Amino acid sequence: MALRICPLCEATCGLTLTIEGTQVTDVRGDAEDVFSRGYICPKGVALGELHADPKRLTQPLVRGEDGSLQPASWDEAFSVIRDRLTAIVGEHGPQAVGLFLGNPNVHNLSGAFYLPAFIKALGTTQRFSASTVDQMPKQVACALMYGTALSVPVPDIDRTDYFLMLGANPLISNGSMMTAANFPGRLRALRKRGGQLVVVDPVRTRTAAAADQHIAIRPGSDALWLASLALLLTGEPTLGAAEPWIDPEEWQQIVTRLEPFTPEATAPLTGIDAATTHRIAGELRAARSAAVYGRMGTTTSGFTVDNATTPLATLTSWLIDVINIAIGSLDRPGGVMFPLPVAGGPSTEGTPGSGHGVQIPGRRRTRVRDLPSALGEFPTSALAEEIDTPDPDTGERIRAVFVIGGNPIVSTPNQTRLTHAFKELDLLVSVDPFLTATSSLADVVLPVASPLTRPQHDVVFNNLAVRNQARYSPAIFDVPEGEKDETEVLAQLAAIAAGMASGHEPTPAQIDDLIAYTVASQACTDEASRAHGRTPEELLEAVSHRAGVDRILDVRIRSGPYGDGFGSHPDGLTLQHLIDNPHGIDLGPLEPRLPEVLRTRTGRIDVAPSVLLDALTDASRLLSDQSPPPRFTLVGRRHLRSNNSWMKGLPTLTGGSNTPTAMIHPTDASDLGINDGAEVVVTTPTGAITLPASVRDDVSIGCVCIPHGWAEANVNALVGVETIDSLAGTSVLSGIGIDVRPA
Ligand SMILES: Nc1nc2c(c(=O)[nH]1)N[C@H]1C(S)=C(S)[C@@H](COP(=O)(O)OP(=O)(O)OC[C@H]3O[C@@H](n4cnc5c(=O)[nH]c(N)nc54)[C@H](O)[C@@H]3O)O[C@H]1N2
Ligand SMILES: Nc1nc2c(c(=O)[nH]1)N[C@H]1C(S)=C(S)[C@@H](COP(=O)(O)OP(=O)(O)OC[C@H]3O[C@@H](n4cnc5c(=O)[nH]c(N)nc54)[C@H](O)[C@@H]3O)O[C@H]1N2
Ligand code: SF4
Ligand SMILES: [Mo]
Repeated sequence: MALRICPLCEATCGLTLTIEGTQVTDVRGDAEDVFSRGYICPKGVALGELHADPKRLTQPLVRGEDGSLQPASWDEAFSVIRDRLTAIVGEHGPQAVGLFLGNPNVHNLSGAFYLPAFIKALGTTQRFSASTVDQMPKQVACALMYGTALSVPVPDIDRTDYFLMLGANPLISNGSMMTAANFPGRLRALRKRGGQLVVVDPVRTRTAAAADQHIAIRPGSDALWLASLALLLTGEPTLGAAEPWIDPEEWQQIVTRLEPFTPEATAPLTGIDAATTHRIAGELRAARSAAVYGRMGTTTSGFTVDNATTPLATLTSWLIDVINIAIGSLDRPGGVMFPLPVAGGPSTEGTPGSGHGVQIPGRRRTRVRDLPSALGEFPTSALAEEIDTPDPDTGERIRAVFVIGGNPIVSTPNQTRLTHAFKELDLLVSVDPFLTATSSLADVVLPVASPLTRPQHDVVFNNLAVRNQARYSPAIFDVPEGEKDETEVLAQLAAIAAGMASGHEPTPAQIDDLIAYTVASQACTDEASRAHGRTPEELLEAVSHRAGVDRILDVRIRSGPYGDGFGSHPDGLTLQHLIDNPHGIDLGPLEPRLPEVLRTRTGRIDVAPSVLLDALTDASRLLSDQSPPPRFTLVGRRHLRSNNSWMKGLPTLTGGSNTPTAMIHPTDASDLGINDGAEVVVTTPTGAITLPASVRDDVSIGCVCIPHGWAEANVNALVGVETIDSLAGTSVLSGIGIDVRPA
């Protein structure tokens, strides 16, 4: 038997694994886990199958002379990388190297602690990630308002009386930007105490069907509807805990800019009548406590008229927070609150109450389209052009790409163009345990060992957890002979990059020491840290019995907001406390954190950033155009037994309803003359895919709902790279016009 925090999604459930030899024979929810209380979903059940998957690579692959990928030794694989990288950087400089960081990195201590060292050693700013096909707009809006990219207030779902949810389906996804293990249980509890769930979604999803109210909205129009709600709520706001930290003049600017967005003016564009908008505003105001929350449908959707799509994602994300503030829900039990992560995070570092804030749009620009960076990265939709479009004068372009834990060929827009671009690279390295649509294009594939061979603690997601808690699981199995843990792979890559820069390549162990020293130094100089004023040597001596990610994690926990401060807070926590409490340590419900949580330059909530006021005014121009939506509009979905583009072949997750289909309303199906199961061709100017229709009245008339993550019927073959939310660099994946015909 072994206990294990599931690394597969943001819910971070505690699981109980039955172990026989090197195999996992059973996986269940850990009933004693302080956070998840026995919950498990089908992906968690498949963790043992993932561990044993014969398709998981156990040795590196290198592209041979004949063009095919061949098994190679680690030394050979790293030599190829070292030689080619040195040549490319020697001739073209570090900006010829790009990085794409995928989703698993944030579920993994190696990614959190070791990737920064690799990126720094490479010296490139050509950084791309899955964030710009995901949550970046929410992070940008919150960073502008509160000061850091992880200062995101999360719904206090265990205490709220009224939960207004837009563009999210947590009964399937298990929640995102809201770490809430056992979402179904928490939802049942909400209903049992008389609370209400209201879901705004163009599709009657499982969550919408379970809600007290489902409001169908035209895709991409959430910002317009939220602006109407905000208009009704900001005039005489409650503000509550936020009031002392808000400049009344800034608030008034929001009120003024909202004027055009009357419920009557937005109704024809959102499909939500004015009476409903007034009613929801009244319910939000009247509720004892209320939380407004938005997810994928609000951060990756666009509003389409006459095939011109307007991205409104950062505006949408901001308006959600404006409404929460207007109804007095920010930083209040039952509203939206800031978690306090046990290992610390951006919102616990620096000077409590003020900081450097962020600059949006970012300082850097992409070379080809002159798009701004956001929070240190470029839009992923710009990656292909940065490779395939050399500078006409200098020939400059990205020539080498490291894809780490990502599958951008499937997960990012314009599959065809990115595929061609990747084939033009001088070096493509994929750090991935599987052969995927992306890694199969690589020159070198570096596989990492099973997730059960590494420790697990959610250093990222505790910044977003709906309850403060501290949980850790040690590695269950040793790394098998010949395989490598992700930490070793990333440390070796960092060593190669550092060697290129300095002419003398450090060992991975030296990289490891350097990372630990850097983290310890930060803990000593950081004013908010419980180790403030100590020396890094002292801290490292105290954790010298630990190695790898554990050593770094221990420093973070001991210097963090609950830590023992290496003696200054003798009752505080160390990693050992987490090890000794394998079902976790409950640190209680979320507590108010204003004003300490703020890291803005002003030391206030920057409630009305000028870029967002301008975005609001820009959006008001949409009100005068009453053109109808496209004949068909694309919306996305996730399946319960899926995990983005991977885990597809595992027995538990295969078959049944878990296949890509185009969900279409019966009225539209009959117009097209198609029956349930008939093949349809879905086309956009970017591409076409063929897949079976599934005729269901769950989807609004005119909407066609297609899941992402399937390499064959890849919805991202349809999505173009042109439409990007400019503040957050985030692609529009939903709400675009499509053409649908019988195959
Ligand atoms: N159209 C459309 N596109 C979307 C979305 C959508 O809703 N619609 N959703 C977007 C979202 S929210 C996300 S997060 C992105 C995901 O985008 P990506 O991160 O690019 O895609 P994943 O499918 O999560 O791919 C993860 C890859 O990491 C590998 N992997 C698994 N475990 C590990 C590990 O421990 N270490 C390493 N190094 N690799 C590992 C897997 O084999 C897989 O190839 O996709 C986005 N794309
Ligand atoms: N089983 C499973 N779980 C997962 C994943 C998975 O692949 N499979 N992926 C994980 C990842 S990486 C993430 S980021 C999370 C995402 O978690 P969620 O955001 O909760 O999941 P989605 O299914 O993407 O939900 C988005 C919803 O937005 C709706 N929508 C689309 N366009 C619009 C719009 O314009 N307005 C509104 N209001 N709604 C719209 C869609 O119909 C859909 O119901 O899920 C995570 N959990
Ligand atoms: S909900 Fe997420 S964390 Fe929980 S078992 Fe499923 S995949 Fe794992
Ligand atoms: Mo995601």
